[in-house]
Amino acid sequence: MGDFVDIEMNEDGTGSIHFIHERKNCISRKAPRIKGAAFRGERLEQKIASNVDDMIIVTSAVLPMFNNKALDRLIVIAESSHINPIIVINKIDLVKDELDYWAELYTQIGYKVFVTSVVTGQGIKELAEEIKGKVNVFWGASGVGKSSLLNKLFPELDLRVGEISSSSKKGTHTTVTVLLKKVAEDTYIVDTPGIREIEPYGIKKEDLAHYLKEFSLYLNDCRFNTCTHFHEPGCAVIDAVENELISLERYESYLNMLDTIEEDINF
Ligand SMILES: Nc1nc2c(ncn2[C@@H]2O[C@H](COP(=O)(O)OP(=O)(O)OP(=O)(O)O)[C@@H](O)[C@H]2O)c(=O)[nH]1
Ligand SMILES: [Mg+2]
Ligand SMILES: [Zn+2]
Repeated sequence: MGDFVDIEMNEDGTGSIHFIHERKNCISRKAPRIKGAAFRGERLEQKIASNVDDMIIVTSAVLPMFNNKALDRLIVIAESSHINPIIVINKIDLVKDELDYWAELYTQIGYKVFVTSVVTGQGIKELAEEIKGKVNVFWGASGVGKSSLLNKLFPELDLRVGEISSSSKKGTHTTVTVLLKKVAEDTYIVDTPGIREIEPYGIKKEDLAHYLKEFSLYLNDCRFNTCTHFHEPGCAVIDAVENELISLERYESYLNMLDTIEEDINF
């Protein structure tokens, strides 16, 4: 999805791809576990989209509940794929306190944060302005409102939107295939199915901290250059957390991801 290709046209009007241009970047993750697969341990790379400028990471204030750890995982995938992460906190009409704490935290780190509502139209104009002239992939959990936001931004898309399950408070996986559309001159959007399981692909333990923007200021000051910022003495990241220069929530997200990265990723 999203590859630039050269097409040769046949006389009957059909065409065939004869060249795929080099990819600028590519978002991938580990393929979901398949029940009963012969090689249970083996997790392949799944390519989601390539040649992308922005990853519009859509979260919702509630229904489903805002999940900062899932957001951080998506940010790490974007950063490690050299794609600009942009954060959207949607469904703000359903809460009172506007999730200021989180919006401020991520803004301070240096990310653009858009607080939106498809119902009241809050933040929609600003988001529309931001994505102009770029290739933008909308990504996030099921039910956060990716397709609804896209319909609000570009009504002609007329994408199907789903319900939120009243028992689980989760989305019901309404969008089932990745869809790339040109919405204006030089502006493209990609709607994607909600993700259930998010595991970054091909990130090494020693590289993980580089993808948490505010950590990178301290990485050169750790006593050991192999520091994983977990328990090592003389760790500048841990010092920064203790001095409240790095938020505890982001550090906990980091430890959580570190824990799930397998030791032996071979390339
Ligand atoms: N109150 C409120 N509801 C919203 C908002 N945005 C979306 N919704 C509702 O949330 C539900 C899910 O929206 P979708 O757009 O289908 O969510 P999605 O992220 O595309 O979900 P998947 O396609 O399953 O990944 C729908 O019932 C929408 O009407 C919002 O800003 N406010
Ligand atoms: Mg959808
Ligand atoms: Zn360290």
